Amino acid sequence: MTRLPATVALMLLAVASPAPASTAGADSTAPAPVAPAAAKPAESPATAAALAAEFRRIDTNEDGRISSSEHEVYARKLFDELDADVDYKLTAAEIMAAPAKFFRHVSAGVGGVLGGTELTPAEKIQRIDANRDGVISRDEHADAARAKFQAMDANNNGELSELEFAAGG
Ligand SMILES: [Ca+2]
Ligand SMILES: [Ca+2]
Ligand SMILES: [Ca+2]
Repeated sequence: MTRLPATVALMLLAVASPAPASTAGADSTAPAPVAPAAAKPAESPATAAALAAEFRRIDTNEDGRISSSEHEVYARKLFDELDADVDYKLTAAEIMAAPAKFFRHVSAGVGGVLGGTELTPAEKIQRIDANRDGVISRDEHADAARAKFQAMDANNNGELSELEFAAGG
């Protein structure tokens, strides 16, 4: 009773063994290899249309430039949207409920660099958490948003053009 499944398993193992290189590709019934990279990206890149729409939301006086105060107001609004329990602090859980809303508009560390892909979200949060109490206060968020603004302001004229904003600092 137990021997048949064992035999079947051995046969399956033999079938599943890699074919010799000389016959590779001959077996048209083999399933195509699944590329892991084809899976849904963790954070889909913002489209140009979405960036343009966000730019218009931030540019409240509609002069085609984002001033530092317009950016500050927008960053505070994002903070309030993320702060689900309205305690004026962002926990990691609150941030990870809408990570794009948080990470797109903050920066920290040397030269305002947050570390694109080499840092985990938790490590990025640690960098912004200046007083190391495990949560992001409104002041800590405002500082990180200001650093992001300065990083995006490539020509240092104190405002963001649509191109600077799209480049994302
Ligand atoms: Ca403006
Ligand atoms: Ca909170
Ligand atoms: Ca903190």
